[in-house]
Amino acid sequence: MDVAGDIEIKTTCPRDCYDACGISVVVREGEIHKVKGDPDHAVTRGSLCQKCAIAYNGAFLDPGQRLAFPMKRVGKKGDAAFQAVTWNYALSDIAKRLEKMLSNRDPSTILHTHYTGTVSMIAGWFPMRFFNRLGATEVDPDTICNKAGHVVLEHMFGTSLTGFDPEQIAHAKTLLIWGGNPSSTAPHMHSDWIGSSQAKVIVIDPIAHETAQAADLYLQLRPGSDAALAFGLLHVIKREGLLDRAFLDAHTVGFDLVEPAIDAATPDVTAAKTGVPAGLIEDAAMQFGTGPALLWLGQGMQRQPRGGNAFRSAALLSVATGYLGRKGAGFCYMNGPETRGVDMDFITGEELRSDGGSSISHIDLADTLADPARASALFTWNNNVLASSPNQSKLRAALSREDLFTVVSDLFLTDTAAYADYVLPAASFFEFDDLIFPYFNNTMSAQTGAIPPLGESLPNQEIFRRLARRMGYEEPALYESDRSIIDRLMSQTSYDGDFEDLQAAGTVRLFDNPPIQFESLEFATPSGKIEVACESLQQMGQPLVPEPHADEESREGWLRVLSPASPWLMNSTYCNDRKIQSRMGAAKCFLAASELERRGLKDGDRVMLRNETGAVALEAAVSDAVPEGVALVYKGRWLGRSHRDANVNVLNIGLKADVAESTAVHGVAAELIPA
Ligand SMILES: Nc1nc2c(c(=O)[nH]1)N[C@H]1C(S)=C(S)[C@@H](COP(=O)(O)OP(=O)(O)OC[C@H]3O[C@@H](n4cnc5c(=O)[nH]c(N)nc54)[C@H](O)[C@@H]3O)O[C@H]1N2
Ligand SMILES: Nc1nc2c(c(=O)[nH]1)N[C@H]1C(S)=C(S)[C@@H](COP(=O)(O)OP(=O)(O)OC[C@H]3O[C@@H](n4cnc5c(=O)[nH]c(N)nc54)[C@H](O)[C@@H]3O)O[C@H]1N2
Ligand code: SF4
Ligand SMILES: [Mo]
Repeated sequence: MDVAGDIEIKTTCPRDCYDACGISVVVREGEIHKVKGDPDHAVTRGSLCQKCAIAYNGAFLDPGQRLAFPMKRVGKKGDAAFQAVTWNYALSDIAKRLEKMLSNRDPSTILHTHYTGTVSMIAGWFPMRFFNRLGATEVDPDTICNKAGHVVLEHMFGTSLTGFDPEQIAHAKTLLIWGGNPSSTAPHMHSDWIGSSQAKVIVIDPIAHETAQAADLYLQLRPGSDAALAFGLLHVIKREGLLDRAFLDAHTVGFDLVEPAIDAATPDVTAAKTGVPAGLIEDAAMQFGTGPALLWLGQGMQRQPRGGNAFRSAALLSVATGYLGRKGAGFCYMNGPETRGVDMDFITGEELRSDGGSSISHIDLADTLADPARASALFTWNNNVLASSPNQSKLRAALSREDLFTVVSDLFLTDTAAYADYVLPAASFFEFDDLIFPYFNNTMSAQTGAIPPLGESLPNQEIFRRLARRMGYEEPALYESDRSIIDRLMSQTSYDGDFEDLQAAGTVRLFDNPPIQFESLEFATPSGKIEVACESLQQMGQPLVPEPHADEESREGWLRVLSPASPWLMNSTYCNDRKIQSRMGAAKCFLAASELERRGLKDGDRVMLRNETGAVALEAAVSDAVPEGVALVYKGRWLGRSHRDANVNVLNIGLKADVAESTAVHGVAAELIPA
């Protein structure tokens, strides 16, 4: 119950989530008493998701869980034996070690990884200025998530970061959600935005998740058969005379080159390749092809061996019917801050990169770190690589290298932090101001600090300002204040007010009318048109035009392991919250009943998924949502400290997608055996 003297502060959830919920923090006598949804928020209307409602009142406020002091390693790597030290001691020693390294090693042997810890603008991006100045190698964050999709859309349409505005749903006849799971990853979009729309909903996904179950049409395809399905849908659209020839002639290059494959992709041929009944292919194509339609391109869909080709093929649907550039039509992968005018190079300090800088793929992280010639130091911030990245056993071994100088900044003592020489405590989003540009809705939000940082923890930006000072760097951009950055970012948008106005509102819309994707029908590609036939992708080793590919079935008796987002975790964040742990129960492998029966197993049995790189012990759980041939194991479990402990990424051999060195984690296969 609220009492007199309570102060309510509006802020915004900075997790890597489509929703960017408005939050109301109740502060009582200088401490956070309760964290709840902000009822004034136009999109999320007063509720938080189940995971944040628990963890923001649990682990995030628990001084027993949070890191409060810088710590120096005193035991073996991985043992998590640390001793508290002062900031002065930690930063001086880190700077000394870096300077020594720089005297005889190339700065590119210093690696840094960062990603989804917080997606607020300053804490998410400002530390890049330090690493750019240092000349460190960036472990390209998107390669662990969504890079294949980004690169393909950029080449085809000129951008991957300006999608449909969600408010366009008012004008759409159809919403097609392809390889995304809003019921877990965008819970308010699932319940409110999709739930209240008039548009007919089609879902294409191997897993019958809650959004799929609530859809008007659900196409349960075999994993990795998306391109084939797209061609099948295009076949029906073409056969029924629904191609917009005038649009295709005026605004695309090379559509004629995909037509022979479209003609060949009859519903029967497509049904055989994808496992989707021919009648459903017909129905979905007619629904999508006969009016303005929105296409939600999920990030899960492109995490497959030919994820780039799958994305190119699916995106053709938005092109074929000619509605692109009109109300209620278009696709969305995500809406970057760029959509609202923000210059990302400013926040990351691109001008501080001496020679363009080097980067590697997350998929190569373990191999690179294992090699003393390529890796002398590792900084990890906003990232829990041991839980999230592939080649888990190799990565654990590489992190154990005594001569790999490792610094981890986090809120919690993660599995990765246990390997650090120094652990630097980060302040949580409750503890400082920042700006947030949600990546689905075209809004802008304030993150407002409600209490001072816990113990001696500091916001990421302040940690790296202080380290820059120790290094003796002189560039003013390394020291720019939070307020100056906020003001400059806000000035790039159309918003008239100042940060105080934004704080009072929480979240503001930036467009009077929701923008129409590609309204001008100008495309920032070499041809100025949509590049169905794409020479720049061809130069990267891709086919000139997308192909109706479907993956081969897994090896006899093996299962395709899908490891998408859990409804209880945010990547690996919250896995240390005790209430969430009890809600999740044991780590599970969800399977069709027939897959268990075939192996003489039953629900609740201890089982093992095993392949050429490792094995993970799980509890078998029967699920109607999972098709035959698939094992569903949610990502993000913390591993534990023993060398035998693992999560699902122990099975990830480091498969790359066809484009951009990006992850193909949903292409992993394994055999199921009793534990
Ligand atoms: N098998 C499998 N693996 C996957 C995926 C998959 O689908 N399947 N998905 C991949 C995807 S999409 C992604 S994006 C990655 C995500 O992987 P990560 O980016 O590693 O995500 P988290 O595991 O949540 O780690 C973020 C860490 O940042 C910390 N943190 C939070 N706020 C702050 C802060 O303000 N400062 C600092 N310094 N730290 C903070 C959190 O406590 C947490 O430990 O995982 C990938 N891994
Ligand atoms: N609760 C929660 N929310 C999150 C996250 C989280 O960890 N937990 N992570 C955040 C992050 S970093 C990201 S990138 C987004 C991801 O957001 P989404 O893309 O929605 O999430 P995923 O759950 O990774 O994958 C979506 C779907 O891809 C499907 N999929 C797998 N293989 C294939 C295939 O071959 N074809 C097709 N069509 N579909 C396939 C999976 O079955 C899954 O349902 O979510 C964000 N939101
Ligand atoms: S993780 Fe997403 S759904 Fe949950 S509170 Fe944050 S923004 Fe909202
Ligand atoms: Mo992601």
